[in-house]
Amino acid sequence: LQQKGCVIWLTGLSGSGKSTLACALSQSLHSRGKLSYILDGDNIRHGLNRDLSFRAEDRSENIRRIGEVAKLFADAGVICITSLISPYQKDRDACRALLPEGDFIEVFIDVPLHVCEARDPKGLYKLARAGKIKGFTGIDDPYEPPCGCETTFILQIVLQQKGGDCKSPKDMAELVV
Ligand code: GGZ
Repeated sequence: LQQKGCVIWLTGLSGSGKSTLACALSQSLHSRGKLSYILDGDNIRHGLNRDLSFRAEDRSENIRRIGEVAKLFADAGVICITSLISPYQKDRDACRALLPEGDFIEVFIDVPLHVCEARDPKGLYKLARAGKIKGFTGIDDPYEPPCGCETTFILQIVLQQKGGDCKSPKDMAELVV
C-alpha cells in the first residue's frame, strides 16, 4: 500500500451533514485509489462505545477512544475519517496531539443551529426542545466551534445551495493526496 495515513476529523452539530460528507469524501478518495475508513460516532456508540452516555465526561471518553482508534488506522496507512460531534475543543486537541504534525486535519462543518434544527433528520431536536432528550448539543449542551482548524466546510453540498466559499469533497481529497 503506497499511501501515508492521516486523520480527517469532522466536527459539527447533529444534523450538520458530517456522515454524508464523510461518505462523499471516502468515495472521492476511493476513486483516486486511496484507502480510507470512516469512524462514525452514532455507529460506534452502538458497539465499542455502547457503555457511554452523553454526559460531558462520557463524551470526552468517546472522543478519546475514537481518537486512539483513528491513530491506529493512520499508523496502518489508512486515511481515517471521523464523524463525531466532538463538541469540546480540549478533546479535539488531545486527539490532534496523538499524531505527528500535519497528520490531523480538523474540519469544521459550519452549519448554523437553525439550519440543523430545520433539517432535524431524526427528529432529535424536536425531542430536545420538548425536554424529552436532556443535554442535547446546541440546545442545552455546549458546542465549542474550532478556531484555526484546517478547513471550514460550509455544507452547501448537503444543503444543495450554490456559490460562496464552498469546498467540495474533491477539494478536500486534494488535502490528503
Ligand atoms: C447530541 C445526541 C444526543 C445528545 C443522541 N447530544 O445526529 P445523530 O444523532 O445521528 O448524531 C448524534 C449522535 C452524537 O454522537 P457523537 O458520538 O457524535 O457525540 S459526541 O461527539 O458529543 O460524543 C445524535 C445522537 O448521537 N444523540 N443524544 N444528547 N447528540
